[in-house]
Amino acid sequence: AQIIAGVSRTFNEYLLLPNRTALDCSVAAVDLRTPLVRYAAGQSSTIELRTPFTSAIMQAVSSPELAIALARNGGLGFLHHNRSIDEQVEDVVTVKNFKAGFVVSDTNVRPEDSLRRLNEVMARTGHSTAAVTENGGATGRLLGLVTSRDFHPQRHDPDAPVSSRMRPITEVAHATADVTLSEANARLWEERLDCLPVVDELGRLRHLVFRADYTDNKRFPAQLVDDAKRLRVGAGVNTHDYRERVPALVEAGADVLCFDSSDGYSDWQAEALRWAKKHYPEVPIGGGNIVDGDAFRFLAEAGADFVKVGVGGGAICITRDQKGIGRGQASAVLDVAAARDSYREETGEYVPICSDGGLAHDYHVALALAMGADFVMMGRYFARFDQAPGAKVPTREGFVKEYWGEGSNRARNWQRYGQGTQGLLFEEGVDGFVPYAGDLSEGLATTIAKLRATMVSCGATTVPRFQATARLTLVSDQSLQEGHATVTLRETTGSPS
Ligand code: MZP
Repeated sequence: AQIIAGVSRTFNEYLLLPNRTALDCSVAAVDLRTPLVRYAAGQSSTIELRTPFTSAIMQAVSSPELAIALARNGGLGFLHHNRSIDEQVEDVVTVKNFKAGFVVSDTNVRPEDSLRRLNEVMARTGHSTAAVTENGGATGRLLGLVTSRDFHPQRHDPDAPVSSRMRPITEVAHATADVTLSEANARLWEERLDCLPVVDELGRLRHLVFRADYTDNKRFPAQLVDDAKRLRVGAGVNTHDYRERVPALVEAGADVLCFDSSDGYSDWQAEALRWAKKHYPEVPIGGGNIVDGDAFRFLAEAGADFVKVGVGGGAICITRDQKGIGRGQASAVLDVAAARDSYREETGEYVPICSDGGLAHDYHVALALAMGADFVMMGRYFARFDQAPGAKVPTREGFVKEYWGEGSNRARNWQRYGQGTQGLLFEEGVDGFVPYAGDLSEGLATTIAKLRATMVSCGATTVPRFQATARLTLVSDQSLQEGHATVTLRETTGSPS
């Protein structure tokens, strides 16, 4: 056996040193855009994430609802492949059919129209939310907002008049006057309905812009809703049925695919990547998971458009206990990032890398990027939100959400785990709970705020600059202790008595 140089290290063993922060390096100036897929020197990636987050290819994580919410926040969901091709295709179609934002006049719905008619119009235009105005046009008195939730056929009588099902606009704006919006009203819309009204020069409502369209925090970015954009979505595939699954997902409109394996350093994956690149050269496809530079090069040469890094570090993972396989995530990312940079120097091709799994704290995202990851993939983190598929369960300490590994008996994703049989001979993942964390948009906003603040402390306003200039230090157990609060904390709940 060969013992490779260096110790296997985890994120917890590192801290970032502050760099000099220039006057123009502010939180508002931070641009989190990052490449998702391979590109040639001098060009840019055909898919850029606006925020460097992707959701794990897992049953307990990547539902269409979560993929929609994440895409609306500038990231990307990867729908899992541990089910029939038809079921996965259906989820891709659900995300692709979702349209964030709409143009009021397009809907042309009148209050006396029935929900059935509204349903037809929305299905035709692909919109998920409509505004209903008094005269059915863009400028009439706004009577209410109807979202697809509000007219779900199983919950509502499709022949009921629209007006009886509308959310009263008095909640958020004037119900009586023409739709003339003040700044104050605009703020209310943003807070309560998660959307920004776009008004014309006379102050009349033209569009509602939903969060997906303003993740860069510019107010009233009307230019982003002139065409009705569709959200991007990714899909996991495996090395067993890819000849059928890949064509079906491409046909359904998946924007990017990823071979999902607990050990991607295999001839099966290389062969599958070559097949996909030969038959669908225009569809970006990632590979993984791997933990070292040699394996990165192996998959990059087989055609992977990005490579996922991480074996054994996931919150639900017991692969290291069961098989003795894996590597500390920090060492793995550092090694693979160096290989990615050498590969770029030799070939002129930049192949982004993703740090997947084991991000236990928000600041670990910053560490992963600083160490060279272009984006991260998270399971535990997203499983905590409303949009994740796991059940929300009450406990004495508060709510928790179910979260289970793909290698657990519950998921039995044998396509991900090469145990030499169709089925799992032993578990590589556990089935448990994570603390419930509410709505994805709110939780992610906090994580993003922390990431921006960290980058500013490190003097960087872009991800590439952060990667190039970050300085990291290894920490001793004692210096870790020093970082924690050492006072007795004031009670934050309960009465003073
Ligand atoms: P985490 O974000 O929950 O720490 O880790 C999520 C990652 O763990 C997934 O993206 C996947 O690579 C990996 N995973 C999923 N299931 C298992 C398992 O059952 C696992 N062992 O390790």
